[in-house]
Amino acid sequence: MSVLEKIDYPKDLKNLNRKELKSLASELRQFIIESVSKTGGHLSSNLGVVELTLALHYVYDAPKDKFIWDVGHQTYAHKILTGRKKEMHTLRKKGGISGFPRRIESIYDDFGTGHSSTSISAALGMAESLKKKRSKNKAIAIIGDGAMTAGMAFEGLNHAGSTQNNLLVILNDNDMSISNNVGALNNYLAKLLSGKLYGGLKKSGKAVFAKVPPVLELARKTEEHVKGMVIPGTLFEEFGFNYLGPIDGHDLDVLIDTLGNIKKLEGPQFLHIATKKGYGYKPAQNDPNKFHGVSKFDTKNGIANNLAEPRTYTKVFSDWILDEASKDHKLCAITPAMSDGSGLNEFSKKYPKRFYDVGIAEQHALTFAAGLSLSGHKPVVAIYSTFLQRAYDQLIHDIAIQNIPMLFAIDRAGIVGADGATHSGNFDISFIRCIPNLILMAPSNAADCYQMLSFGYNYNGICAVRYPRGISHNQDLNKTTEPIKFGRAKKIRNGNSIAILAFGTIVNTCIEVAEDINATLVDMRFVKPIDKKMIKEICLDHNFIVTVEENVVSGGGGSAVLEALSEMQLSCKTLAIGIPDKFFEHGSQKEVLKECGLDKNTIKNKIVKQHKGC
Ligand SMILES: Cc1ncc(C[n+]2csc(CCOP(=O)(O)OP(=O)(O)O)c2C)c(N)n1
Repeated sequence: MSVLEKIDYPKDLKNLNRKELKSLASELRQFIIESVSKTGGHLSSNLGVVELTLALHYVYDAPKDKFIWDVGHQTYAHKILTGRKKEMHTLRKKGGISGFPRRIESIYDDFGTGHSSTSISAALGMAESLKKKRSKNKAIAIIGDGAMTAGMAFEGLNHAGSTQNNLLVILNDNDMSISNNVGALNNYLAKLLSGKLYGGLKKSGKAVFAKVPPVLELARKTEEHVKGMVIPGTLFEEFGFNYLGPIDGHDLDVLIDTLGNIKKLEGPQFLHIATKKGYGYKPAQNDPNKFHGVSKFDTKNGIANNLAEPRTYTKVFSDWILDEASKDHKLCAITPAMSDGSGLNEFSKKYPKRFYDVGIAEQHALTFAAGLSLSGHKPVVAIYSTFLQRAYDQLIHDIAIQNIPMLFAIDRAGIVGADGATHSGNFDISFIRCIPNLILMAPSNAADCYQMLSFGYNYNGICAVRYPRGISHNQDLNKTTEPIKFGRAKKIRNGNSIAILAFGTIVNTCIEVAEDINATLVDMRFVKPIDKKMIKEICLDHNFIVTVEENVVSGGGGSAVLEALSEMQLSCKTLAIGIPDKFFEHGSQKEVLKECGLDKNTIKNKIVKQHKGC
């Protein structure tokens, strides 16, 4: 019987000896590789924290001690050790377990994550509460060097360092975000881990951090003395933390001994560990970026390079920006740590001086773009819908109020599938269209997407194009479509008394619906400004207007149509179809769309049912 077979919960770990724990680490790693090869998921980050997860659950007492995993994409070992081993084959599937920590999924998931850099704040809140209850338990934030680049992480550190809370921040430093990590903090961390310094500490680490006397003052003095000779006081000490490390995050003995000692210390502690993304699985270790998030793969051969992939909307953007950049040297591209996912890899290689990966810093990305724009550059901010949420004030205060021209290429708008509720782009139409000075377009196919990006780029104002995850419709970029005209919709077919006004790629589902029920169909193209002329014309010729969109119904494109009708004092029976007012969990994009009622049959049935009453 393997060690892993005997382990279901953290309590099962407590009596294992070191040899058994080490075997367990290898078994866990193998289990994760095999499991993810069948389900897909985040592989590299999970392989990097196997030893850390084991050591944490061995030393601490979850769920009394609180573990907050930043981003939460690295929690597979944690899930396996906390009662979900048998559910791993359902990971990220509809009805299965989530790829992120979720409070309703397990009492061991103390805080739901998905967006990065929240862990220190949440853990500090819990540490504060533990202190008020006079509890000896600890709150632990486990945060990567990528997530550490965000402002919110520093807001948390800034607050925590001035308290005497029993908070432990573990910096899991693998020198990678999804792609290479960037920025001055990254350079600083690299220095801490570099060459001789880390080499020396790696040896002395066992002595310094594992065997340090567990009395706070003595520990501090010993630390300071030893560190004073090697490291000139770290940034984290200046923030009020007791900084320990760096230590080797794959050395289970050192991890267990160090954590065992830290557990006895009071006040804010900071442990810096060095790990390798993809550790223990060669293909992932050699190319951690490729294995960051994977579909099913063959464990022997890794992931095949599929060059003949159909064109995604991301690729449409990627092609467009390369074309436009070759014509206009003022164009520059900004990404908050999503170069690969946003389709900017080729651009970054071809135009390195016009490419800015600013780290996980959405707020900064937008205001930085504003500065560039005011100085004569033409910024294109490539950002996922879900991450734009984090920069909402910058969108209003720094960009819209001052009407600073730039283009937003908003990827992953609408349902994203397996990443679930934390990553869904369900709200951008609603939260963008209420901001003055903003233009918002939603293409229904590849050629329109390309043209809208050109239109938005060349428009002297703030434009956003929102497009979904996945394969584009009518792949051909040159396929002639009606050119994009400011604020104008495009009629696709004429029908009888029902008119469907659709926004974005859901137009393609509506084509089938409209044909089945002989309805008029309009591709609205612009959410803002909305085509009032078309709405008036439709209202006069039809007795039932249906709006359809892949965005929440509240405040979405349907609301824009209703507002236009009311402004023009027109009335007509209407039905707004979109994402209902709740959060939808993971599943395939198709499954989640169906659950939202955005599949062909549900849309058709709703329309037919409501039309009967007309
Ligand atoms: C606010 C926000 N922006 C972007 C992302 C996308 N994202 C997910 S993981 C990741 C990199 C995280 O790097 P790090 O914290 O070092 O963890 P690692 O994957 O290296 O273990 C990014 C940018 C996110 N989850 N949240």
